Amino acid sequence: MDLDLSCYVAGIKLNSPIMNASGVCCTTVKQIEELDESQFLSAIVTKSCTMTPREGNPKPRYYGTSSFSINSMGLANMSLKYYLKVAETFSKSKPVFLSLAGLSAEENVAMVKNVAASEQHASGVELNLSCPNVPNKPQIAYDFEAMGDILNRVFEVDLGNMPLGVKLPPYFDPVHFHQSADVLRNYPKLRWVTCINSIGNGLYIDPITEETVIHPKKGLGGLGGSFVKPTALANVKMFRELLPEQVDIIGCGGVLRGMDIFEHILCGASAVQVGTYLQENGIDGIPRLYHEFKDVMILKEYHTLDDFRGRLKTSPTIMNNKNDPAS
Ligand code: RRO
Repeated sequence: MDLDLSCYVAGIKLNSPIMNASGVCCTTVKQIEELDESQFLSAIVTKSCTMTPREGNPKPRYYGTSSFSINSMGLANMSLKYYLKVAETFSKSKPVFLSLAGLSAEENVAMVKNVAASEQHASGVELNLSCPNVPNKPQIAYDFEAMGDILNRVFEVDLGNMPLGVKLPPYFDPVHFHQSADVLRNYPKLRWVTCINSIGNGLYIDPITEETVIHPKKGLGGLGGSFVKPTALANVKMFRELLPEQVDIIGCGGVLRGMDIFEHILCGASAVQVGTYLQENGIDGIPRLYHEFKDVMILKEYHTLDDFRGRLKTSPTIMNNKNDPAS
């Protein structure tokens, strides 16, 4: 059976739907070299950056297990200049998406201008409007006016043909899905949204030591892993419904198995990003993910991602649901 796992994001053809989530294994050139070498990762997303390097929050600032993670890295990064150089080096072998996370609207605009004025080796810009971990900096995309203000100014910059997408935080209330989509629909040049960033400001504690497992922000940090998947899928599905077709959705959240990739695409994702699983297993874990996903497609007799993308059924196919406590 002919199997085609390729997909498109912002018109860019990717030979597999799997890429890293920004922040994971993508801060230094050494880490990015490993992402580059994996034939199953179709693109590289760089660590969210600021104009100048940042050390980030004090350690311990990451804690993870095979199924879950909490982090408060605090936007530790090597600077935009560094990642522009990364794009120049690695775009020869695969698309590189630059993640930008300025600490103000002005910094975001200045960075986008810098990217526009660069030699434009990057394949696209992912504007991170959802970092939960910088002390005293709210997550921009929870403030719809601030989000609109930044996007107005960013889309005034002429990026030529370079596509721009945004990374969104998880939303939980239907009103917020609509309010966010109402803002995003104002920008015809928006090419994708990535749903979701980590679920901000969770708290994980070690009951034996009676201590928080990470230390910045009194132990509060962004959650990732299996239990964020239902939230991620809801966001993928809602934004797929609410945004125009030319805006792709990149699913991110709880991708630990091949079936998770399948579920994200079923909800409408064009591709997926992998965070906790990649952090915990390293690049060596990626082939398993790819092959499991391929096996799901074979089992279900799908040939391409288009065969099932966005085809989630939401009306009952089974009338007597034994899981319904009232039936
Ligand atoms: O660096 C971080 O603490 C961080 C960022 Br910028 C982000 O967007 N999401 C996250 O979970 N951590």
